Amino acid sequence: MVILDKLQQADYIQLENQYGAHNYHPLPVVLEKGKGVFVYDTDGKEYFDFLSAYSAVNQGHSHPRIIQALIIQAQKFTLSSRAFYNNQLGLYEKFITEYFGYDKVLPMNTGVEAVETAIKLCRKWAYEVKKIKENNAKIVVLDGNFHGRTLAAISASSDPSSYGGFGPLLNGIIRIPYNEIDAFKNIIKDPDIAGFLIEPIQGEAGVVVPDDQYLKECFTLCKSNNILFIADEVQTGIGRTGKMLACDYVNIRPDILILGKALSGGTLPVSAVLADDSIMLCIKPGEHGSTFGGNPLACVVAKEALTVIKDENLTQKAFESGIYFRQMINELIQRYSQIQSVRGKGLLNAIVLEDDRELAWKLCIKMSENGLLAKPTHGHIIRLAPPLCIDKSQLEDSVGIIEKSLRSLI
Ligand code: IF1
Repeated sequence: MVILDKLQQADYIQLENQYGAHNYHPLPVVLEKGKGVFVYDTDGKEYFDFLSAYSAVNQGHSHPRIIQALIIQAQKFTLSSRAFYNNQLGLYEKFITEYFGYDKVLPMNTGVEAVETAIKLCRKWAYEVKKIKENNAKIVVLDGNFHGRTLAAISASSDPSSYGGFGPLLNGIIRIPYNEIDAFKNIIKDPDIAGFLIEPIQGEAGVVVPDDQYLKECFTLCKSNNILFIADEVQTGIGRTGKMLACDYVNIRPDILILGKALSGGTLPVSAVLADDSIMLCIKPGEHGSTFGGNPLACVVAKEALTVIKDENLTQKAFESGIYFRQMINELIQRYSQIQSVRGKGLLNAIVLEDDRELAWKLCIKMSENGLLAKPTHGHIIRLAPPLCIDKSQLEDSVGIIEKSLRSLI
């Protein structure tokens, strides 16, 4: 009798090392299942998921309603391309534009594609409406940004590990410091500025929350200078920060809104760019698109994913859980000098550790041994962003794991 050995976690890791490009440095855990706030490794060990696939699974892993919608539609029709109409796209477009309050949507797949789309849309608008001289349009971006991995997105980046070695980069991008209104004021009179691209909270930079006043003043400056305010809410949007959009905290309605990640609840790459007609209609047939953008499967899934956010009150939950979570972490800060601070809104949070690269990585390893997954960003910062459906006692258990793990290291 031949007994086939089950692969061990080390074997899966070895396979990825040998056959996959080395563009990531994952924690040594191999996951095979997810349910709600939990993920499970190949040995069946359960973990609280405090990354939520970088905020793509706000609704929780394998949400039954989203999976059901996906299965039913997948059995019927998955892809038409945009060469033809399909019977789901229009319904989805009506739904999402009403949901976020815009005239039109342009559907794409990944977050960075939506960022690219927004930049192209802004440039088109600059030439057709603002009448900037051809090829002169500029987009203002901010130090510490993360907008994805394409050439346009890395051309905006201030992080050498993002853009280094990938030149030549794109022209027409001006980068200024984040959360410093004077830096924007100093360049605002340049008539070639078409758009201002901002994450209302910077994710990759380590959950950097700007002053409320800053966002408002940027918006006002944009309005008075005929510059499009473009919000990258790929990570902050869809309830994550305790409001539907992070911009809602300051009552700003972006001219162009970029969404991704949780738009599908983590089941498919689904992204979207929203804008009003005066902007969106600057792109004409044949000028932009995508094979998969607006496919019927994505449309059905996105509609269900957004409906779940409202039906389960996940935005308000994130708001309240966030306050409780930061309160519990602040209590830890009183007792452990290794944690310097906690910051964030809703359930997009980060703890800043004392400036010791080793500690953040070691703590994440220890937390994973104790049943909680999170990832360091920028060395000494750990992002903590569970699915929004996490309940109070689960949140308390999680903080217990964080404390236990820290205690074992000091
Ligand atoms: C990776 C970070 C998160 C984003 C914003 C666009 C995109 C992202 C604000 C692009 C993507 C990801 C991608 C992920 C790491 C990650 C990330 F740590 F780098 F900053 F989430 F916090 N705009 N963010 O955050 O979306 O094309 O990936 O769908 O592994 O690169 P995408």
